Amino acid sequence: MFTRAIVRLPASNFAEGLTTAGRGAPNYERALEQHQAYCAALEQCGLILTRLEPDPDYPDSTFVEDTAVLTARCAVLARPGATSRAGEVASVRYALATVFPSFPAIQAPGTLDGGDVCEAGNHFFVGISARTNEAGARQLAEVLGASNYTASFVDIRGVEGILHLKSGLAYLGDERLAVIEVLARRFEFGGYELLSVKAEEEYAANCVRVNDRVLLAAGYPNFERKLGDLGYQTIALEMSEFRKMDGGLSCLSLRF
Ligand code: CIR
Repeated sequence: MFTRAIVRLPASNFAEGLTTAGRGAPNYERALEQHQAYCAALEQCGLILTRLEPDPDYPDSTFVEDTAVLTARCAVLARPGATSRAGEVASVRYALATVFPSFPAIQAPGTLDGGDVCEAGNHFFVGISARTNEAGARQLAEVLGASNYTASFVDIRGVEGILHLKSGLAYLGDERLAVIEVLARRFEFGGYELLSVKAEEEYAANCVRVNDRVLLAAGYPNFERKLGDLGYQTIALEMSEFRKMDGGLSCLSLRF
């Protein structure tokens, strides 16, 4: 059960962040509207939001999920793998300190983006990606282990089209994962029920279960129908402007 989330409004130079999407420049006004709707959806799920100030020093800082890993038993400050994002953690450290009495931080040479970390009950899948390296993943696994969580690594460096593990994977509760087709055959997910997301709806795999709802990107009717058929109450959210910056739905918040 989540009770809170941290979000950060996009800064006006949000379009200057990193992207490989090739979908054109995002529209700032529309991004703000979409962000507002996203925050309203989290509130509808019962969460109390901490809204960090927009930070124009870091145009990617609205993707706050990459800066930390928050769990029911512990918190870890991440160490983003993109140099331009490294400084984002300073203000997040400050925000976390008001909630978590103490928490470790990933140390060099480790790098870790929160978008590579998928909580699945008492287990965590950690993606080894262009952003998260093995040293970072190992440090996180150690911290999680000390809180009686288990962790396993999923190397996605050869998987095209996803920036982070969670770009193609989401935990829906009840030992069920939403997963893009190219990841669905991976041995790491054996033992879970897999809800496979077709290639043409791949972006929607990055959905988020928040208490009794599932938030997903709008415009993916087959996946939304599948979720509905399984009994999930869904909230579909426009994500077009964040997608232009390689952002998924989960990365706009840190839920805990
Ligand atoms: C980046 O490249 O770091 C940002 N433009 C997008 C980060 C998206 N984060 C995520 O999906 N967890």
